[in-house]
Order: sequence, then C-alpha cells, then structure tokens
Amino acid sequence: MRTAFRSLATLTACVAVLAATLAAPAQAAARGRHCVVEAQPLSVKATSKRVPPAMECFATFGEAISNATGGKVTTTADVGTAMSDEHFAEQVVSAANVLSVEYTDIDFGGASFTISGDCANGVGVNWVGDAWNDTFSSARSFNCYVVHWEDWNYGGIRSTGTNGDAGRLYDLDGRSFNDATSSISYQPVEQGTPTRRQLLQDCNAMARSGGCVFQPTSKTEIYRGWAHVGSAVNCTSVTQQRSVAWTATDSTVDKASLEVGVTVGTDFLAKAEVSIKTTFGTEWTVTRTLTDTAVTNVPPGKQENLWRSAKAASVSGRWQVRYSSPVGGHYLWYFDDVVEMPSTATAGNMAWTEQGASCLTGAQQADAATPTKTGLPPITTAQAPLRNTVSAG
Ligand SMILES: [Ca+2]
Repeated sequence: MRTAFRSLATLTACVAVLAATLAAPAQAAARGRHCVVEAQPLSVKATSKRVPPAMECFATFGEAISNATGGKVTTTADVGTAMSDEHFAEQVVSAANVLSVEYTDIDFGGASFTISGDCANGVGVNWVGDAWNDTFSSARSFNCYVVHWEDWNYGGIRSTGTNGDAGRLYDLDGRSFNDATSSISYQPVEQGTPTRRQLLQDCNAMARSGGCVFQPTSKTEIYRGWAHVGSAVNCTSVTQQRSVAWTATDSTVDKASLEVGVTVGTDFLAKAEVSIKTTFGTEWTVTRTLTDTAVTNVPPGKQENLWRSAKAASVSGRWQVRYSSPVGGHYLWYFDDVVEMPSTATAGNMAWTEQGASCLTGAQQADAATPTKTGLPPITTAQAPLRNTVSAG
C-alpha cells in the first residue's frame, strides 16, 4: 500500500473479501493479515494465477513468526515495533529459516507476509497470489539476498537486490517499486555478487535511463567474413556485360550478449553507439542498409559471383552499471565487452568469383547455382578478444 497510514480497516476488509471470493485451497485461507509461505526451488514455476501459494495466515504477527520459526521466535509486539527491535531481528536471523518478511506499508508496517526456507540453492515464491499481489511496500530479508519481481515467475522489472532492510522498495533505475511485487527470489548472500549475465540484463534494463554507460578503450578496424550478395550467369556463346543489383544490412554485434545468451535492446546498442562515435569518430552506426549495383563482363558459359566483406569497428571496452542501492556491497559494477559496429564510410571490400554456369542446352540464361568461394582473398584482421571479467567500483 502506498503509505504507512492506510487504514487497517480497509486492509482487513480487503483480505477478508479476497479470502471469501477466491475459493482458495484450505491451507491458504486468509484468516488473518499475517501469512507464512514456504519458498520453492526457482525451477518450479506457477501455472495459474488462480492458485495462490500454500500459506498459513494468522491474526497477529507474533503467531505468524512463531509458526515460521517452529516456535523459536515469539513476540507479542505488533509488526512495526517488533521489527524496530534489533534483538528481535537477531533472533530471526539465528532461527535461520526465515528468508524475508514483506510488509504492505513502508518502513515495515501493515500486514505481513513471511517467507521461510533455505536459499542455499536458490528458492522463491513464484506467485504471491491475488490477495498479496502488488501490495508490498517494504521488506526485511534475513540470511539471504532477495530480489522482488514485477511479474509472476520472476519476470518483468526487478527490484534492487537486498540483503537486510529495505524500508522502501526500488527498481534498478531507482524508481519506486511500491505495490509492484508479484514474485520474489532468494539466493545466498555471497552470490549477491552479480554475474556478467546479471549485469548485462540490468544494464540493458537501465540503458534508457543512463544507469548504464559504455566506456570504449580501444578500436580495431576489421572486415567481416565474405557474404554472397549476387550472381550473373551467361549462357550465350559470347561475353556479356551484366549488372548485379545487391542490398545488404549490417548490424552491430554485442559479443558479451552473444556469449551469455541475453538479447539486448535498441537503447543498449544506442548507448554503445554514442560512446563509440564520441571516442572514435562518426563513421560507425548500429545498423546500416546498403543498396548498389556492380557491373561485370561474364564470359560464355560462366557464372560470376559477387561477394562482400563489410568493414566494422571491433571496439573493446567495459560497461559501467550504476545501481541506486548497493548490489553485493557496491553501487558501481563493470563488465568487459566487445562491440562490433558497422562502418558508414565504406561498403567494405567487394570481390568476384567465377564458376561454370549450369546452362541448359539452347537456353540463353540459367538460374545461378550455389556460388563457389574458391578464389576469395583471405580475411586476416583479428577481432578484439572478449574478456569474461566482472569488477566492482
Ligand atoms: Ca506486479
């Protein structure tokens, strides 16, 4: 809920109505405003939003936390008072099986949703259920690193990961993540250090807002592999002049995203383009489509094949990812990348190969056969190496 002062009567009525109308499984009956859920392995996905997670609900937070910890932690205080007591928090930490307590108000108040389990191998709540969907405003994690997700099954925009208190929830861009959570995941705190894949995903998500910036360090000009762009066939008995019209689209290749299997968007590529243009000049672009015509003489009974090797800049650099709250203890993270961006200054190198035409008897012209590469000059320019490095700022 949006503020800490939302009326309790409204919340109670809301939960009661939902409990009455959902026809939920018996164990999910929302008798109270303080519920306890057991986390599941991350590989388990929810299949229907009509099915809430198996939960037990209680009238007081004290009953809920006692249930979640097998009686190890008890309190008679209301949830806000209990959470402001560090001794209480220490007890929850030492009980070891509470992953987080979610609250419907900011700064740990309102109704509570306690998740228990063991995060050693990664666990989560793949769907918080209709009654709790888009209601969490703060959270406190214990023993594990927690990420809140906008959609069920750990999808959509994600919150900044937290180990400990999050009096307000924010997304990776630093915008409010209030009343947005639909699923929650947990992993061990030491794994709070982001992977290159995680950084790339977050960078891609933050590219538009400026939380992610490409810092080029060096450029190698390369030629891409030969690509066949057209052929001309001569089935007459004399040499013929033929023209070959061709079109080709060159795209930017982001090596890190290829390597870790994450698709990046236009904002991400545009960020790289701006940095590369600023550092190395304006002749580089994210995509380029070229149309041209080449003319050649085709001897009788021959097929001439036109090939193109596009010019590109292979730029080494690193992405800087700036988080609005610490991830793995740091605001700034870096990962190395190689961005290969097409040239706008030249079409690249063109070359012809020749082969015998598959002419039918009496025909003046035939369809081009599969072109042979024999005779193309080798491409020797070396691409910049991609390093698999993640570092904190
Ligand atoms: Ca949501």
